[in-house]
Amino acid sequence: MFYKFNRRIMVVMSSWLLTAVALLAFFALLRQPAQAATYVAPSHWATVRGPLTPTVYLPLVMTPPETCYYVETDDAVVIEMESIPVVEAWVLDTSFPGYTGNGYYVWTGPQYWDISQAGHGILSYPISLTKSATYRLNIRNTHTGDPTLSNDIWVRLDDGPWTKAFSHITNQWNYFLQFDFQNGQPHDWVDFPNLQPGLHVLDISARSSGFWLDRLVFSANGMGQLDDWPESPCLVP
Ligand SMILES: [Ca+2]
Ligand SMILES: [Ca+2]
Repeated sequence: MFYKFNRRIMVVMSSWLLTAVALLAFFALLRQPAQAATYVAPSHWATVRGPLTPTVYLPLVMTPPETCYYVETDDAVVIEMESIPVVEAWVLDTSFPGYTGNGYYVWTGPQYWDISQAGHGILSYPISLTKSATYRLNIRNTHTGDPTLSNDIWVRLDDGPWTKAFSHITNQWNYFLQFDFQNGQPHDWVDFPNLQPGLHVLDISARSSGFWLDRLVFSANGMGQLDDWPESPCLVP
């Protein structure tokens, strides 16, 4: 009898104990601070900047500390092409009306049609993403004359491979931009899958002269075709 009673008490007590331990573990988990999103630094930043938090101070800062990144807001990064300085033979133009911001950029240098020539006149747009998604690049653009001439650029993200991107719509501002993989593959939207939150750099380099680039929209879910979106804030990380 005593043995049975004792055993019952032990069973009840051990179930209380288990419940107490489970509750303690539960509340301990609740008290954990929210984990910051893992930041995967692009390879070329690894030697220059550390993760966003904690700040890592290195003796040699190769990037000017005032460099700001255009921050994704409501799933999109919007940047006027002319918000960063021209390099090489890019020129700010305002002669074709209807542009947004202060004008648009046009490449006035030579043609760089072969992929071995990609990388001339690199315009680098620093971008800070807050959510993980597939992002689509649309560029408000146009050109005149032959639809297949003066209509393309080279594009890369985070020092990845250059890929030709083109539009074919003349004499009117439009957001059409597609990859031309140039090896028999069908054209496709300029999508970058599975991008992670953090800092990225979108590079545009010259391919054909006379292509007019007004503003870029880099958006999750491919929503970037609205003129009235304001330019994204550019913040120093
Ligand atoms: Ca072309
Ligand atoms: Ca513009």
